[in-house]
Formats: sequence, structure tokens, C-alpha cells
Amino acid sequence: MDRFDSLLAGAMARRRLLAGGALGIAASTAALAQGSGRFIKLAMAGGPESRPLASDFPGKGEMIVLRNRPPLLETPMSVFDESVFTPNDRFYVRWHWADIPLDVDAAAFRLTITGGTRPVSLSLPDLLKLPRMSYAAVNQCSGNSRGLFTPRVPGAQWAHGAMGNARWEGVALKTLLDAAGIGADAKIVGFGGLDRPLTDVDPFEKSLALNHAMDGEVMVAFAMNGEQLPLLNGFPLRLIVPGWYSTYWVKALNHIALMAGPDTNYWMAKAYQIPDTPGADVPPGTTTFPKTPISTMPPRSWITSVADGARLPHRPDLPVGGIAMGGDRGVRRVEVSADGGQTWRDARLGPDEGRYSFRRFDAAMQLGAKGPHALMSRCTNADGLVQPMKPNWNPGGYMRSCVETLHIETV
Ligand SMILES: Nc1nc2c(c(=O)[nH]1)N[C@H]1C(S)=C(S)[C@@H](COP(=O)(O)O)O[C@H]1N2
Ligand SMILES: [Mo]
Repeated sequence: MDRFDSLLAGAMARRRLLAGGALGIAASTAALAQGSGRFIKLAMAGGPESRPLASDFPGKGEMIVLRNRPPLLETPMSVFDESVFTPNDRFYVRWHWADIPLDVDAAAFRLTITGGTRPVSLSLPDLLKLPRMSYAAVNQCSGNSRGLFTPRVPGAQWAHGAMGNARWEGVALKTLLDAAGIGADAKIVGFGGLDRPLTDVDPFEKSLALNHAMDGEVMVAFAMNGEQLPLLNGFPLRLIVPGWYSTYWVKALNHIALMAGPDTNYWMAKAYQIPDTPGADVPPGTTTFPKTPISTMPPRSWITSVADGARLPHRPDLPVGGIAMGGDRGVRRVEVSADGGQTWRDARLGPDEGRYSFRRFDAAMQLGAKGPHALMSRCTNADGLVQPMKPNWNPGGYMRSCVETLHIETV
């Protein structure tokens, strides 16, 4: 028995240890209603200027609360400065439908695969007997940074913290699909989880093209940073689609279906559609344009060692650090600018944790005189794709990837 066998065996013995969720969420709602929580400042055009923090969601430390039920919890930027791996208890949370699993019976849990030449039903111990894989990958919401869209668009008004990086461990989806047997008419693979809508609408289900699902990298993960998945991040299993936005990373995954397609489910056919233009960019206000489902992530980077709006004692060379991601490719280069993007210097890159991971960067900003400064970082990925200066716009608020500006003042 290895560490995950014993983790899950422990969870099964206690069966509902992973519950406590309903209580935690109720407690947190009450705390917020009483206004007893702490608040964090946010710099978003159009507000809000601050948001409540809460530490009493199950399995979670201090998080920014956008909504209680179902939870939308954002990671504070300072967390990303501590490590390129986001701790599980600070990892952001996003669910669409209110009926989320607050209680999972690990012993009774089964992952089923239908539509193959053999029906498959796997318990967690069955799954743990299969060959394993592991890699680091950034999980980023398609709407990360939506709160910065100008003009504003509807949807969760995230700042930059609807993302996180973890080392995922699990079984290649290919291994499971091979076990199910792929019939001649299978073209797509669908994924569903334990969460349910409260009304008669489409459950949250996603699908991938068969060749993507079979690429040997897409993973059914049972561990995150060496621990079982937090309940709110999809215990006991979730799909990992490295390099792709996390709308495809179905949580509490309990059903996989081989299908002929096309997928007409709302979450594939209608939602998460972006303009089929470079950078998912259309002129603000545009509503009709050729659409395509969102897929791979472009490069991004953030300075994390200094908070936006900070006032600091002046020094001519200000050391700064941050994180970069290449998207679906590694990070080739990060540059920084202290003059609003007129001149750039190379930052030093930290250890390479793999092409899908965050990568640390460090640099000295040449500040010149005391006063206000606009600090920027710019990532180039291994494909040579560079973060653009100009923000994109689309009505879904998807795929922001421009160079971000941090405004500070030295005194
Ligand atoms: N079962 C299920 N999986 C889901 C979702 C959901 O609503 N239900 N939301 C998706 C979206 S849009 C995002 S951004 C990620 C969030 O992952 P996290 O909560 O672990 O950070 O989960 C994805 N997987
Ligand atoms: Mo998302």
C-alpha cells in the first residue's frame, strides 16, 4: 500500500470525513452576513474596491469570496509569490450548479465508462491499481481576470486569482479508454461529475475530441500536490487537460462516455464560445462573430512580490519577482519594464517544472526617481507567442492575456 492507497483507505474508513462541507459553508455565510470577515483591496475599474475574505470553507484557508452558493473563491495574489505550486487550501474554487457534492462516500464511489465495447465501472481501489502518471499543470478559469474587462461584461468578476498550479497525479485517460474499448463510431469523449443543477437544465458536462482524449497526457487525477483532492476541487477524481482552460477539467468526475457526437450539451454547444479571431478579440460591444469553443491558454505573467497600489521606500533598483506561464507550451522568456512598456529587460527564470507549470521569475526594476511607477512583465512562450500590450475584449470575458500593469509609488 502506498501513500495514496492509505490516504483513500483512510477516507473510506471514515467514509464521510470529507463532509463537514454543508456546515462549513453555512458557517461562512453567517460570518459574512454578520460582516465579521476581513477584506482585501482590489484594483478593478468599475469596482468593487474590496472583497470579503473567509477561512471557513471546507478544506480552505483564507480565500476571497465572490459567491457563497455554489462557492466562487479566489486566491489572493500574495499566495502566488510564495511558491509556483499553489497550496491545496488556497487553490481557487469555481462551480456552476448549486447542488455540489458536500459529502462523498469514497467506498461506494464508482467511475463508469459507457459507449465503449465493454462497460467499465471502477472503484477507487481499482483505479489505484492502474499505472500512474504525474505532472505540474496550471488550472486557469476561462474567465480569469474578467473583472478587468472594459467595458464590463457579465459573469464572475474575477481579478487574477482564478488560477492555480499543482502537481497532479492519476491515471492517463488513454489507459481507461483502452480498457473500455473504442468502437468504430466513437468520435468524442464526454465527462460528467457528481454536481447537479437544481432545475431541469443541462448538467455541467464537457467533451473532448477522441484524439485529444487519447493523447496520453489528459489525466484522471486522484491527487493534487501529493494529497487527495479537496472536496471543493473535485474529490475524489477530476479530469486534467493540461494547457487547456479548466472549464474542461471536470471535477468530482464519475462518468465518461464514448460518443459519436456532435455534443449538443449547453456547456459545449452554447457556453464557453470565443470569437474565432486572434486572441479572442473583437471590438467592444460586438455580439455577432464567428465562434469557436475555447481551448488552449496563451502565455501570461504577473509580478507577485509587490501589491498593486503599494507605497514603498524608494530604491533605484527594486527587486521584483513573479510567476509566468507559457499556456500550452513552456516559458521561453520573461521581460520586465519599469517605464510602462517603453524599455524591457530580461528577468531571471526559476526552475523549470515542466511546460504546463507556472515558472518563477526575478528581476531588478530600474525605477529612476521617486514617485509613481508602472511595472510590467511580459512572457514569451516556447512557440514564440508574446503577451500583447493591448487587452482583448469579447462579451464572455474570456481569455485575457495582455501585459498587466502594477501601479506603485516610491517615497
Ligand atoms: N463537475 C464540475 N466540474 C467543473 C466545473 C463545474 O461546475 N462542475 N467548473 C469548471 C470550471 S469553469 C472551472 S474554472 C474549474 C475550477 O476548478 P477548481 O474549482 O478546482 O479551481 O472547474 C471546472 N470543472
Ligand atoms: Mo471557469
